[in-house]
Amino acid sequence: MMIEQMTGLIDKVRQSAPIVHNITNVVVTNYVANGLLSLGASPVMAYAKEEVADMAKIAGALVLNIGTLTADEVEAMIIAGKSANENNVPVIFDPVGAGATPYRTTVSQRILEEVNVSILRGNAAEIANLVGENWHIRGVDAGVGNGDIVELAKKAATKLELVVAITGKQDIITDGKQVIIIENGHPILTKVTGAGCLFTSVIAAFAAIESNYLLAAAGASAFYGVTAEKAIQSLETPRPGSFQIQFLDSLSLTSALDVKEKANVSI
Ligand code: ATP
Ligand code: TZP
Ligand code: MG
Ligand code: MG
Repeated sequence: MMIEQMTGLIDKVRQSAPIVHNITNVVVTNYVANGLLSLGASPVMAYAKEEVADMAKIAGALVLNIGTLTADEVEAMIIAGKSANENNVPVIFDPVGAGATPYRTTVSQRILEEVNVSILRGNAAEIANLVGENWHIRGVDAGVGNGDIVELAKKAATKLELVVAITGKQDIITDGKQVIIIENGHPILTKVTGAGCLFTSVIAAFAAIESNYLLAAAGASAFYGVTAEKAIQSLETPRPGSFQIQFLDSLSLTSALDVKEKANVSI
C-alpha cells in the first residue's frame, strides 16, 4: 500500500505543478530550475531579503541550500524559512558541505534552530557532521565514513525532529522510527554537479503535494533513481555530459508506472 502511494506521487506533482521557491547555490541554479520544469513543477529562485518572505508564502515548498552561502543569503534563508513556517509551507534543507568548514556547520545549525525544517537531505558526511559524528568530508562530496548509515539517519531524525534523507548508493529515509531504503539510481549521478541539489528540490516538489514527508521523500527518491536508470538506458555510451542532458529529458518521461515497476524499496 505504502509503495503504491509512493510511486503514484509523480502524477499528483504533474497535476498541480507546485511552485518550488529555491534559495540555492550559484553552481546548480540553472540545472535545478530546468530539472523542476522538466518533471512538471514550477521553480522560482528568489534571494533578496526584501522579497523572500512574500515569495515563500505563495510557494508549495521552500528549499534552503547553502552550497555557495554568503552572510546576506543566510539572512534571507532565515527570513524565508520563518515565513514558510508561518504559512504552513514545508521547508527542505540541503546542508551542502556541512563539516567541510566551521562556517558551514555553524550556519546549518543556526538554520535548524531558527527554522522548522520538514526534511533534511544530504550525503552521509553532511548529516553526520550536523549531529556531532566524526565523518570525513571532501569539500562538498561525501568522504569515507565507517559508521552505520541507517543508525546515523535515525539518530539525526530523532535529534532534530524531522525527516532525514541520506543519499548515496542507497537512499535512507527515516523519521527516526520508520526506515525506508531505496536502491535505485546510478553512480554517474555523482559525476554531475547538482544531481544532489536537484534531488533536494525534487523532494520539495513532492512535499508540496504530500504532507506525509516520509512518504514524499521516499516517493521522490524512487522517482529520481528510476529516472536515472531510464536515462542510462537511452544512452549508447553514458558519459557525465550526455547523461546530464538525458537526465533532464528523462525527468519529463518517467511515469508512475515506470516507478512502480522499477523501484527497489525496502521498508
Ligand atoms: P555527493 O556530493 O556526495 O555526490 P550529493 O549531494 O551530490 O552528494 P548524492 O548522494 O550523490 O548527493 O545523491 C544524488 C542522487 O544520486 C541520489 O538520488 C542518489 O540516490 C544517487 N546516487 C548517489 N550515489 C549513487 C550510487 N553510487 N549509485 C546509485 N545512485 C547513487
Ligand atoms: N560547490 C559548491 S556548491 C556545489 C559545488 C561544486 C554543488 C554541489 O552540488 P551536489 O548536488 O551536492 O553535487
Ligand atoms: Mg554530488
Ligand atoms: Mg550535495
